[in-house]
Formats: sequence, structure tokens, C-alpha cells
Amino acid sequence: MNARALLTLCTLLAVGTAPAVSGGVPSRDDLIRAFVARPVGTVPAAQATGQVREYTLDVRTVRTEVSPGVTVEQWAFGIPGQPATVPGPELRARVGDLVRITLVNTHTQPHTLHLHGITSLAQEMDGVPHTSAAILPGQSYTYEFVATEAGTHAYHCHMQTNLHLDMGMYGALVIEPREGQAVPWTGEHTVILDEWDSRQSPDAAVHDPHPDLFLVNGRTFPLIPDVHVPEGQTDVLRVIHMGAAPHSLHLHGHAFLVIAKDGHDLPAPYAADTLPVLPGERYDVLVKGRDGTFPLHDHNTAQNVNRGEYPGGQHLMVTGGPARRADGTSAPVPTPGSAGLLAHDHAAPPAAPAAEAPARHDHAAPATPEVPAGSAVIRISNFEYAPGDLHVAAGQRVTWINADPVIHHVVLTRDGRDEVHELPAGGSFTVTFDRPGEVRYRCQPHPFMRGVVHVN
Ligand SMILES: [Cu+2]
Repeated sequence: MNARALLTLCTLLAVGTAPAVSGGVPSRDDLIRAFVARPVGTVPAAQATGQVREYTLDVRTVRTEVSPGVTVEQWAFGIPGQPATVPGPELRARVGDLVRITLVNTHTQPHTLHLHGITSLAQEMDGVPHTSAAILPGQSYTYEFVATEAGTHAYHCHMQTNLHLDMGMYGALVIEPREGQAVPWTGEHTVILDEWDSRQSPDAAVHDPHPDLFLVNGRTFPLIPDVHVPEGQTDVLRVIHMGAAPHSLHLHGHAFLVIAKDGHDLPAPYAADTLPVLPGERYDVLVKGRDGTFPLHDHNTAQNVNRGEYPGGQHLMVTGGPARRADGTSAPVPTPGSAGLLAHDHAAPPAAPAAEAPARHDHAAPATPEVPAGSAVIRISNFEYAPGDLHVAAGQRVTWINADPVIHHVVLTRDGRDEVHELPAGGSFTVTFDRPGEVRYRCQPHPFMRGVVHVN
């Protein structure tokens, strides 16, 4: 590479753009020379060439249903006058802008704002309490930096980070290229990964989380909205990991192109369908829209659960055009998306202390299920409850009989509490319904099996 090409490469690297050296990928030596020659350090505000982008964030305690029937306390960033959410509002600026983010601490705890991935900032803007400042309740602080690199970044609180990040104090920070600079995508989608321990409390003496919920953009399946990439269009997914566990994002039916890591364009983008993502990492991934609806999910399947129940966790649907059939015809087939798949009963109230004695039931011998006199019967056959809708009078007994050759675990939800009844092949159990109301039930390992007992 000649001196002029090297200078171009340095310039491109300095603004975070792929070294678009004509004639192919720059060599290893070229990349090392460019790295060594690249200027680093604080870029003074006076060097901004674009707009002044000003944002204000405050902090609020909110309660959010992050998973069906699971509502948790969160510490959320918000723009004053708008709802505070986890993730916080996505902040955007362009290369050349002077970005000013004022943190107004409206909360009961000290907080900071760390601008994750921004290298042009001064140390005092780094949001680390022992090298910058802690923003105490009632105080405000304006973090500022000159945006020099286009890319996918994040912001998060850096006070007692293991707890405050786990309470939801994060959001996306996207630096767009300069106005008029072409990008190879049409639409953009932000995909922020996180985990949550539904039992965690910010009042605990120590924060020792054991996550049982696995989130994308603050929700678990099936509450995660679909990502729509229209057929024939190429979009970018900005993947950001603000949790603490490794994830392995796999997209069915597609190969995607990884074009940037941690806000730095890759000189040699690579195709893949599975992307390992570690805490703090960001990846920009191009996805071409196609026919049909396909899952994007963590292939660490232990994290495709909501408190142990599959399907759940980090699993969302990428929708494209209408699905075409395997025989090549274009006859439409259903593309349900997340909303139409499974799932839990959103109307179920949150878990509450038991108000009534546990259900009376007994397990019969597997071979000859017993049905007490006068008991209504719900029979399980070929993974279906019959009848699925049963009306009984208060005080009546209901017997579930398993005619399948496999075990089922029937979960009755009464007074916001789940009762799990193990039901071996050929077995039965009987429950007495004393109080009028509607009792929903489902099978734990087979969540598409669902029914309702109406107690009149
Ligand atoms: Cu904080």
C-alpha cells in the first residue's frame, strides 16, 4: 500500500468506517500501521463540525411486566415528560456532532452515565464514579463528547454497576455516519440482550443474581415484538449486550453478514447464522428480507425459557414476505409471528400469597385411573384436553385422566398461584373447586395444551 492509500486508511479508521481500500481487503500490516498512526485521546468540543445534540435523561423506579405474568421493579432512564423504560430511550447523533447528555438524578440512589464505546471523550465524561463523578439524588451533570466514529454503542449507569445495570439502567447510543454518506442497509433494528433474576431485590445486602428470565429489548418471548425485514430489502440489526451471560444468537432460514463489532466496521465482513455475543459487545449484522417468518433466538437453549418453562426467553420472530410453500407455489400459509404462537395467559394476576388451602387431589395408580363418583372428567389424549372448556358448579370435583403414553404436568392457575400436578401416563388426579371463578390450566412441558374450568 502506498503512502496515500495508508493515509486514506488512517482517515477511514479514525471515523470508524471500513477501510474501503480498492482492490480488496487491507493486509494485516496495513491495519497495524493504521492503528499505530491513528490519533487517540480527548477530542475538544471546539472541534465539533456538526450540530449540538442535546438530550436530558432522568431516572425513575417503574414496574414492568417483562415476561407473561412476571412484573418486576426496574430503575429506568427516561426523557422527562415521557415514560421511563428498559431499555432507556435510544440516543442518536451524527459523526461531527457535539453530543450533550444531561443526567438529572430524580431517583433515590446515586447514578452515573457511562458512554460505552465512545473513545473521543474526556476522562471526566466517562461516568465512572471513582474517576469521574457520582451524580447524587437531586444533582444533574452534563456529559459531552464529540462524535467521531459511526457505530453502535450504548450508555449505562456505572454506579455499583453489577446492581444498577441489572436494574435496567441502559440504552442504545447510535452514532450515524455524516449526512449524505451511503449505508448498505434500508431499515435499522436495535436488539439489546439482557438477563433478569425475577427474585432480585435492590434492597438485598448483596446482589447475587441467578437469572431466570432472558430478555431482548426488555422483554422475554412471547412479549418481544417481531423484527420485520421486508422481502427484497436489506436491513441492519444493531445487537447490543447489556447483560452478564454469554449468548449465541441464531437466525433460522437466513445467513446474515456481520459488518461491525463494537462500533468498528470490519475490514472483512463475514457471513454466519450464529453469533456469539458476550457482555458489553455490539455487532452490526446485515439481514436480507425473504419470504416467511423465522425465529431469531439464543441457541443456548437453557436461555429459551421463562423461569424454566419453554418456550420463552431470548426468542423473537424475523418476518419477511408471505411464506411460500416448499413445492414452489405461492399459496399463502399462516405466518403467526410471536403474537400467534403459544402462549401464556396475559390476564393472569401476578403471584400472590396463597389465600386458600392447597387443592385436594390424589394420584391414582397409572393402570386404572379412578374417577370419584360425581366427578367431571377432562381426558388428555394425543396432547389435547377434552373438553378444553368445562363448566362445573362450585364444590364439584374434576378429574384429569392421562390417556397419553407420556407424562404431563398440568399447571392450574388459581388466585394468581400455580399448582403443578404431575400426571404420569395412565394416571389421574382430582381437584375440588370450591370457589366460583375461572381457572385456567396448561401443560408445563407442552404449553400449547391449554384449557379453562369455569366454576359457577
Ligand atoms: Cu445507577
